This record gives sequence, structure tokens and C-alpha cells, in this order.
Amino acid sequence: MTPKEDFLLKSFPYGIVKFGNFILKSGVESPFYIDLRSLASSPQLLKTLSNNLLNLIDHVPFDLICGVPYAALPMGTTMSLESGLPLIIKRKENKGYGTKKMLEGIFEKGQNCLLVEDVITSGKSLIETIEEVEREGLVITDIVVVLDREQGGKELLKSKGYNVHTLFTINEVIDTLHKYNKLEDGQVEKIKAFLQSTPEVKPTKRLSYKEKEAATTHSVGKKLLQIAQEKQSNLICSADLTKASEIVDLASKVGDNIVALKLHVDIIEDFSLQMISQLQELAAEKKFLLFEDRKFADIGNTASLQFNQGIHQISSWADMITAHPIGGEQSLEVFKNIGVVTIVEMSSKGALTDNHYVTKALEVSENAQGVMGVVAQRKIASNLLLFTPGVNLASKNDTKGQQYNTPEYVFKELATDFMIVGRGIYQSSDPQKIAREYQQEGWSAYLNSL
Ligand code: 5BU
Repeated sequence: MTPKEDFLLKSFPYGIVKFGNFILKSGVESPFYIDLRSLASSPQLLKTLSNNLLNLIDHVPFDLICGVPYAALPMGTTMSLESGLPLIIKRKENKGYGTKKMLEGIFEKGQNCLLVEDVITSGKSLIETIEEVEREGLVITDIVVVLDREQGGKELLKSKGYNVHTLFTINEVIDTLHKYNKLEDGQVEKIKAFLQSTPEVKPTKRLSYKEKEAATTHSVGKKLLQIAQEKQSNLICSADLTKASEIVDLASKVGDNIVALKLHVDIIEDFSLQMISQLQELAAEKKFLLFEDRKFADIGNTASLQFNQGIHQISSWADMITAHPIGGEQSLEVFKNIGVVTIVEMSSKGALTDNHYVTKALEVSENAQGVMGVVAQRKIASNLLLFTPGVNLASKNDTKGQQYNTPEYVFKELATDFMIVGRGIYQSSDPQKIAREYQQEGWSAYLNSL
């Protein structure tokens, strides 16, 4: 057994490779997930690993070590202790107060900093980190990485002039685990097939609304897609106004440009079913759906009561509703004869919807009857429709944590199907005109993304 094999076998019980279905940051579904954070639970393994990493770059001169948070922080720290070279700490986010520094520790502009990373996949997130460190005046020439998922990252960085030194490749890991009976033949075949067929950077062709309409079995999903094509719009206006008359007025102004009007009925001071009748008339005349953004989040029985009873009588008029999948599949199946859109990821800063939550939330949403789509801020590997709020042409954020993207970004980069715009429209002095602008922007961004 080679020392590398010995290291892998000793690390395996710490759960560094997990098998199942995982959604990666890019939205790609992977049959395995690498997580090296637990290695810190074995000081001996961490030390061995860090010395192996130092050996990989023993010919490279550098002044500082910086581990990319979080997985590589203990590795960087151990490398610093073993080599005697100083460490700097990179923040994941700017604190927003105090010195607002991205890097903590003592360094001088022009010093050469070795970056330490746990896994390299497409290389895109590493490039972002490099840019952040370089912005502080440090020089980066070399990056040392524990595991290469062999999906183009190393080549991408090389093309930008960086040397990437990797300790293991994913194929080496899989082969070693297989050789020592930690993985069955079937699992190995599945993983190898995935590695060969689905490079992370492979652009996935996005389906047109017409193709999606043919593929979807959800009647409300079909209807929404038909309206989108007919009106050449993928715009949902969020009418977050507190007076019934203002909402009806807004709906009459933007109705021609939207596919759905999104409401928060619980913020309306003078809510009445009469207001709803007025909106329904406008919806029929101007062809849009009524979308209640109620964000149900309780056990099925309570959610059912909130949906069917109370003064809002949501089930009697809404075409679509939003719900959190946090209560599990059955809690979502109480919404009958309606389009359910689940929230798998939120747009607000610091939202708890991390990768793990998104993976599980998507799984619940796909399995639950009646779900037509999801709300997220990322590309999703799913046949469900994707709805993206947090869109604004003029702002980047608000003062309460909202974060905005442009229509171009959400259609091109996230391959969303529908964008949701609130204040960008209803706070404008001319909502009709601005809604037309969002409609045109959204539609051309969609066409360009095909
Ligand atoms: P804005 O005014 O464009 O920021 O409004 C966005 C709307 O979308 C608002 O009604 C939010 O409640 C809603 N929203 C969101 O902004 N971000 C999310 O992640 C989810 C909903 Br879920």
C-alpha cells in the first residue's frame, strides 16, 4: 500500500466522500460529494495531509499561506505551523463594519501568497477567491489543492497563468476505495459514468417555453407557459402594496405586460373578496394569473386551514401559491387544484438556504404532487419551472437584506423561467412604462439565453 492509499483509507471513515444525489453549486446533480472538513477531527491525518501539500510545492517560493474558507482553513493553519510560514485569514464575507477588511493578519502589498483549497471543480469559485486576494495587493502564482474533480478547473486556472498543484484526482480516490473494497462495482460504474459524461462546465441547453410546455404535465404550469409565449413575457409583477385600490390600479396598468400578478394578501389593510373579483376580471381581460406569495410553512393540517379558510379564502381564487418545503412532501400535498411553487432558496443576504437545504428542498419539491416550480437564486437541475425574485434594473440591494440581479443575469446565468419584480415596478412614477421595459428586457434576455 502506498502512503497516499494509506492516507485515503484512514480518511475514509471520517466521511470525506459521500454517495447519493447531490446538487452542486453549479446546479449539476452529482452521485457523490466530497467533504474534507471532517479531516480536522483527526489531528494526525490533518498533519500528514498538510505535509503532503507542503511537499507538493517545496520548490515554490512564497511568503504567506492562505486557506480558502472553510474546509481549507485548518489545512492552511497546519501548513503554517509545519513550515513556519505566516498565515493570513480570508473572510468569506466582508464584515460590513469596523475595518471592512477581506483579509485578516499581517501582510504587505507585493508579497507572494500560497492559496490552499480543498477541492477544485470548474475552477470558477477559485478564480473569484484569487481576485479577492489580489485586490488586496498580494501576488498569487500557485495554488495547492487536495482533490481535483477533473472537471476543467485546473486547465481554466492554467489558462489564466496560475499553477495548480493537486494531491489527488477523483479517479484516484474512487479507484483506491474500490481496490480496498470500500466501494461496490455498481457505485464505481455510476460515478465513472458521471465523471465522463457530465463535466461541470458543460453548458446545458435550456429549453424554450414551447418545449417546456410540451414537457410539463402540470396544468397551471402549462397555462403559464402558454401565456408567456402569447404575450412574449416572462415577467411577474409583485404588487406589494397595502391598499386594495392601489393594487387594482397597478394591475390595470401592468396587466398587459405580465404573466402573473403576485400578491401578499396579508399586507393589504382593506383586503376584500371584492378586490379579488376586480383582479380576476382584469386577469381574464389581460390574461395573467393570480399568484399568492403566502409562503405556507406549517404542518399539512394547518397549511390546509390557512389555504382554505380564514378571511383570505386563498384556495377560492389563487392560480398559484408559494410554500416552503420545510414541512416535507405531505405538507405540500394539501394544496389541491393549484400551482404550488416551493421556495428552495431565498434572495436575502444570509439566508439559511445553503447547498444542503437546496438539495433536500428540491428533492421534496420534485416528489410532492402538485408542485409546478421552485423559487431559487441558482440554476436548478430539474424539470420544475424556476422563478427568480430579487430582480431590479436600477438597484443592487435594499437596506433590509434584499439582493438584486439584472434580468440578463437571471435568464442567462441562472436559466430562470420567470423573473419577479416588485419595487422596480410599483415604486416607479410610471409603472406601465417600466413594466414594458422589464418585459422587453426579460424577453430578449430569454431569447439570448436559448
Ligand atoms: P422586490 O421589491 O423586487 O424586492 O420584491 C420581491 C418580491 O419577491 C417580494 O414580494 C418578496 O417577498 C419576494 N421574494 C423575494 O424577494 N426573495 C425571495 O427569496 C422570495 C420571495 Br422566496
